[in-house]
Amino acid sequence: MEKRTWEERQHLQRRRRRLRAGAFVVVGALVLGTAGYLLFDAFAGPELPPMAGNVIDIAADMGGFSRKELRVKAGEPVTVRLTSLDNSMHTDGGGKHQWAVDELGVSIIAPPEGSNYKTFTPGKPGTYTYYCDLCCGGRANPTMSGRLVVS
Ligand SMILES: [Cu+2]
Repeated sequence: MEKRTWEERQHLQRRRRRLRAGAFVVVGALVLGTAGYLLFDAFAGPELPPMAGNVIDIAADMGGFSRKELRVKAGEPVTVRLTSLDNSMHTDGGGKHQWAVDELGVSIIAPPEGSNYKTFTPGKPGTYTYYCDLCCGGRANPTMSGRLVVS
């Protein structure tokens, strides 16, 4: 077998280095992709079936509502779908959460790790408070409330 020239050796070395860098990028992308997918899956919560009409999705857990403000139009029917992200092992409220607006006479209670919805038509423009009265201090807890703006 004939000896490789210096140039040939350099060329081979460079190719090996490039291959190693390429493999590193591929493995890195796979790891990041998997981690990202798992993270997304963990935070996205339960999958909800699509619904017809003007649907607003909102989730609640012990940390509060996923949205602190909702905007709707007066005189137009709207469906609010509440999802509880907590399981039934929660001693406080048993994993249930509520979305209620006194002035509109609406109260939705979502079961542990489940959803419930109600369709209503807000009549008068204004800013209303929605709240959950089932967990951690109930209505008095500022994290378990938000603003419904009817315009
Ligand atoms: Cu609650």
